[in-house]
Amino acid sequence: MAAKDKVIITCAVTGAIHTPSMSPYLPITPEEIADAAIGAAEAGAAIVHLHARNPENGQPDQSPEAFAPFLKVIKQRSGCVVNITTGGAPTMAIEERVRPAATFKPEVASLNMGSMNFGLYPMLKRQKEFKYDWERPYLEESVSRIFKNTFADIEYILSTCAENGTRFEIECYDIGHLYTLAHFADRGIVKPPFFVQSVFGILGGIGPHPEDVAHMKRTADRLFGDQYRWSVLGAGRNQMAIAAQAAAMGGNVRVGLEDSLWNGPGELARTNADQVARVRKIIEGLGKEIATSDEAREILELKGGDKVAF
Ligand code: KMH
Ligand code: ZN
Repeated sequence: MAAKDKVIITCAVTGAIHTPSMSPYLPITPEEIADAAIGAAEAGAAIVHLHARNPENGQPDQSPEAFAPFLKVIKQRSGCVVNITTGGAPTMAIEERVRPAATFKPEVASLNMGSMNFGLYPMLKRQKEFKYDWERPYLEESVSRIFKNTFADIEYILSTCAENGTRFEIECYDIGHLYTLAHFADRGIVKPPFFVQSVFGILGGIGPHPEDVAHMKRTADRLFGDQYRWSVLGAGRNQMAIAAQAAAMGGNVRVGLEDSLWNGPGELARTNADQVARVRKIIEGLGKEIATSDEAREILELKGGDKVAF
């Protein structure tokens, strides 16, 4: 099978959506994040998408110093593609959010394509007790918080990182975000092939219905033709169904505890690698093959793991 027909699995191992009290399996310390990323890569993830947390209390931490310890270990122990978040957390300023990617010049960094409501507060329905003081207000205050990604913010991230040869996981939470990507593509500020990560099921973005997934692909096909590579992530319990639908439609997939803590109804995922193994089974069950990290580099036209600054 040619590399271009293989399915790229991205694993987002910890993120900034879930808080430590929600799952004892959420990676928090640099050792846990490194082990989770390496385990995911061994299970079949070609790309690992990384956030950092304060090891004392699990709070999202976007300082380059918080990323350095696990980036080095992952590079020593795995050949996987490292993707550093520029989303950070919706509480952070854009200058803070871009610093790890600007410092470490990864092969891939995330790029969020629009300002939006980002509702974390419904998780308060099932989570009543918290270990750390920051967790409850973080969720509660999402009712009036904007995840800010203005045109100027997007251009700032592009111009800060693109000179480093970093390419982007372009996070599109709604159809309008595809049009924003088309706008930047028309201006020549972002170059194809675009790695479009369409996000389904975040409160404030497009829903998780199969029609939503189909509409996202139809629109991206119309706007970008063969100039883009499509990937999907489904938040929470929609994770595997959306991955299965998109894989069947020729897409790539993202899993990981950033996007869902679950391994099935009421069962917490114990590792990121478990979710990678489950989605790999689905992909292989469809008669498809997963891409290695080097095949993902070829498909996405990445600069190579030896050209990063960590
Ligand atoms: N948390 C996901 C819904 C980012 O890191 O830039 C999207 C995300 C954002 O991964
Ligand atoms: Zn992320």
